[in-house]
Amino acid sequence: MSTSTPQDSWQNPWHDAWLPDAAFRPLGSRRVLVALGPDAGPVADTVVAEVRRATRLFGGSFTVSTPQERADGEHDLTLELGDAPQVGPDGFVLGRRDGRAYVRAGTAAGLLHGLHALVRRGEDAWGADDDEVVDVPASSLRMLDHWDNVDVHPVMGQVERGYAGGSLWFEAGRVREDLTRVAAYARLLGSVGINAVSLNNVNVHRTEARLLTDGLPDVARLADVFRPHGVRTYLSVSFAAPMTLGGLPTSDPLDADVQRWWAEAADRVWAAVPDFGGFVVKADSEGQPGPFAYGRDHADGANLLARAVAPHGGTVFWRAFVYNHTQDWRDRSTDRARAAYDHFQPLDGRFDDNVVVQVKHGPLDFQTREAVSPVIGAMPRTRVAVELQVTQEYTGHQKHVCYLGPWWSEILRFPLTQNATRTVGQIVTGLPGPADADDPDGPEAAPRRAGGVVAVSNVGDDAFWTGHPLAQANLYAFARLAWDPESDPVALLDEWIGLTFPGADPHVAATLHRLMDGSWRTYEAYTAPLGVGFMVTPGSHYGPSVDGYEYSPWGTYHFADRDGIGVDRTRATGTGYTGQYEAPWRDVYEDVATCPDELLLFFHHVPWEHRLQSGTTVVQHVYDSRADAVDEVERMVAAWADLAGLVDDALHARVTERLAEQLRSATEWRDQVRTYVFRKSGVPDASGRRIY
Ligand code: GCV
Repeated sequence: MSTSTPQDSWQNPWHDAWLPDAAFRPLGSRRVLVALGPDAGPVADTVVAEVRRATRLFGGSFTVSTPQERADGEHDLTLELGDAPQVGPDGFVLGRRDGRAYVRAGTAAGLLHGLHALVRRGEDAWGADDDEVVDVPASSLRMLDHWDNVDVHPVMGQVERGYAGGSLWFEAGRVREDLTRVAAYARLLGSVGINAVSLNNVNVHRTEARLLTDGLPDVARLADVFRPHGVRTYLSVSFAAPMTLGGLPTSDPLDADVQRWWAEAADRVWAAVPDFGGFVVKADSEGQPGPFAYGRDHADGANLLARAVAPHGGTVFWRAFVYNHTQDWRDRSTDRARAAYDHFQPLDGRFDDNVVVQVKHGPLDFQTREAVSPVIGAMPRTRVAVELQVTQEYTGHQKHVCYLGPWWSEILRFPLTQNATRTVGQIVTGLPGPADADDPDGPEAAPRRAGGVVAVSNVGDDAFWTGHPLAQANLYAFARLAWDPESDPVALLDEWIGLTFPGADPHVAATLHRLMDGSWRTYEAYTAPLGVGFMVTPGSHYGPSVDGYEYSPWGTYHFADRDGIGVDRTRATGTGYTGQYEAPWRDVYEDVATCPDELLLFFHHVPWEHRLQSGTTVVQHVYDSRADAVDEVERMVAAWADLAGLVDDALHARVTERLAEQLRSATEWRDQVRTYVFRKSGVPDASGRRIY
């Protein structure tokens, strides 16, 4: 039985995540040549620092030279910054020839990514000569949004929807003095290719707004910490800033003073942070100010900011999460799922080139299961980014094991545009797809539209970074999928396990895989059924409350009655939402016979005894799947208990505590949903299992 404390087994008071020293052993025991040009910059310094650290730890050696000197001496690995036009600004070439490994890149960021790719390969990188790998990220923008508040918000706390303690950089109204931990975070992000972070909550409160003015020196300090890892900083800004910060009487995007105010604000920001990325904006959404107040639309609003940042090469990420959150539940004609498309699709072609419309992956709000948002495929003349949610707002608050890689992979691989020819991943990254030949703007148009892959981060100042230690895998998988949306999420899980638990007993790796691989589907199976969503406790969004949002202004209903359940979003009899999709999805979803089971209640209101494609009835599916899922959580608890002594004690204890809560909560979900369905429908559970 291991008796180590975190402080004994980790180098720092926080967990090493996927960069424990042991993962660097294969590299650190070799002779490494780092061939850089003069003044290669801060990211190149990070490459050198990584090699220095690894070789010191494991007895290897390293030399730093210019490319001309590289032939001197015997080396096992050359990391070379040079001419590599085929890999673009972030990619690298990795190979092995004549018994030596090499990484080549055209930029320091590419070299850093190549170095970490080598680390991920472990000893395999040092085997027989191998075919050269050219690895270029699909997306040039791989971004994490942090919903961190500068001040502790009375309801949302320091991090909105944060389940891992406080903010890594804000504390009690200011940016922390000591940014050592931020540097460790930046190192983690750089190692998996994240290249952009937005520092503050999209709900911009008064103190956050000040980051644009007197907070700029602090923003610059943070940018200095992220820069050496190839990560640019962004800020969320309030559309009302010209009034709240500038004292102007209006924020009207067509007002000349407002335009001047934003231009000057941008000048100040770029003077403080010359490689600043740009702004993220939540406007006319859940109470945030926006252009509607002046009778303007979202293109007017976004272009206002875009023109202010354009001279600096900046980008505006304008969120499409716009809907009426003061709806009357009696109003059956308003469908929240329609809102983003109705607001944004008509604006296609009106956004400036440096605007990215950032679209949540589903039309509602990061539910455990939703249809893919049709907006992503409906704006061919606009740069579009997809927004995923790594923080587990609706997927168990980092108290439940819920590995989201498979969910994101399904989303990114979903073929969305006409005749299902272009996937979400291809649309947002600009990767070539089969639709290119038919593109109304010509086959070269796709890359111009690529906005990137964005997610809401799940980290905090918790010792394990993510509250639940196994939630680190979600951060890891997001980054790797942003790099390559075609990656296999199961392989990414194993990659994460191998790095985070290096040299562990094979039983440990097998158990972790077994616990996590199917965990999203298990979570789905004990929570809201068949895509209906939102049966969560209002406000917190944790735990069951089947009717919690049923009579609320938020527009999230399931319409269960004694006869059936689900939301009719068809063109024939419902809200018409299916009409927002291109073929074939507009017809696949319209027809109850072809609608996939897992989305049935998202698109249709059906009788309780409607038969699913799986052969069972809706009501019996609800009964069975909830009960089976809790049985699975019980098995997860037992499997984890078996690892005591085989993994770090502190980590084992934390996961044990979280699994106990997961079992309690899953049981509550099971019993409330099953009982609710029985009381509404009156249909008994054919399996005879207990209903309350
Ligand atoms: C930052 C949901 C969340 C909010 C979040 C919002 C958004 O409504 O519950 O906390 O606000 O999404 O994405 O803007």
